[in-house]
Amino acid sequence: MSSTRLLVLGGYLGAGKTTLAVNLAKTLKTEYDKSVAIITNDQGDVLVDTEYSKDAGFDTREIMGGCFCKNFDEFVSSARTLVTSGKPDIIIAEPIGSSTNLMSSVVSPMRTMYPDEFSVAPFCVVVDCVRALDILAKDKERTVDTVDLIPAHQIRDAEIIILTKTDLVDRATIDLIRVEIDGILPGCRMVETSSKDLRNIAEIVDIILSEEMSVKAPIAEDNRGFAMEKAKLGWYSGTYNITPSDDLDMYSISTDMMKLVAAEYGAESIVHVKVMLESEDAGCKMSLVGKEMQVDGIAGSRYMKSPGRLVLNARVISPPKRLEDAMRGVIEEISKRYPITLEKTGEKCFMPKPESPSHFFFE
Ligand SMILES: Nc1nc2c(ncn2[C@@H]2O[C@H](COP(=O)(O)OP(=O)(O)OP(=O)(O)O)[C@@H](O)[C@H]2O)c(=O)[nH]1
Ligand SMILES: [Mg+2]
Repeated sequence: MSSTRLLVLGGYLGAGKTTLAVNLAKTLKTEYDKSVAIITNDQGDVLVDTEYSKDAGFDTREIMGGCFCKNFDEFVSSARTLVTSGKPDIIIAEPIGSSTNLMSSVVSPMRTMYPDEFSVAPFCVVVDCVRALDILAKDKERTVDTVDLIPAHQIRDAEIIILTKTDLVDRATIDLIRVEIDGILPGCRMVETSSKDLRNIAEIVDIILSEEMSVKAPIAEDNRGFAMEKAKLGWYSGTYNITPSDDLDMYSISTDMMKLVAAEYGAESIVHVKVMLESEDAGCKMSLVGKEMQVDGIAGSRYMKSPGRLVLNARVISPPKRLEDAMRGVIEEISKRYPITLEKTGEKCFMPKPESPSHFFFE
């Protein structure tokens, strides 16, 4: 039996992991005739990312309730289920954006314990060029809300850095980011890409299709050092049945939801807010990262005419209670503004738990 290629695609919240995973999967399928399955991961339950990847047509499994690293056995069994059910050539796994020490808790255990089943590619970490300098600059002003130890650590943990959103910044900014990253991980290999023009996607595909293996020795930094930063994050996941009484403009309602979030929190606190609307004949996904608001796809019509579902995932630097109140306020406000009835089907709001990995490899 040949082994399945596994790519772990790490990186901070909102950096562009899901977008890149789906774009890689599409390219591998259409241009290289390779089948790809995707594993998503989150603390909450019902993920916008999972829906997005399934809607793009890829076999997708999600691991909920915590990072791969603390659910390592579940991660292995999900990967095996994907292998048995769809026989993919490649699995792309996206861990939670706040995860730390993935090299020692996932990548290294995978390559060491299951070398015959999985061929583990070098660990790739995605860095958002729009936010990189704000996050990584050493001389910036630090406040109680600053979260920068985790993103810097994620770079140290990587084997290859993928710079995303290069379409949104100029050449000089990319060059400065490269210098910052090189300061954190000297000599590090970097690939620049963008979801808008898919630049250099072939270079990433080549890495996936090559036989290059993950080899880096895990660095295993003390997770307690990151617990404080994780505790600054509020996590909200809500799902609602949505029934329009008239044609509902999905673009307009999602934009309004994001604007309401932006009215409540400053750009530096908005780590990543995602909303997805879906019915039988229409779908729309929108994301807000800092002050960048983007529609990530409208499927079918822009108007929702039949009952469907609304999923709201927000990761914000905020106490969970305040976040819950804010998100409930957003829901209440759009219920008033639009011809819809919303019925809550699930809601969770919390602060992510510190991770205690089930495996921790270091040398
Ligand atoms: N302009 C531009 N936008 C991008 C690019 N990559 C991602 N985005 C946008 O950035 C937002 C966040 O992207 P995601 O792929 O959801 O980020 P993520 O890393 O999976 O986020 P989490 O799952 O929350 O950790 C979306 O609106 C994407 O469309 C890019 O290269 N260029
Ligand atoms: Mg994602």
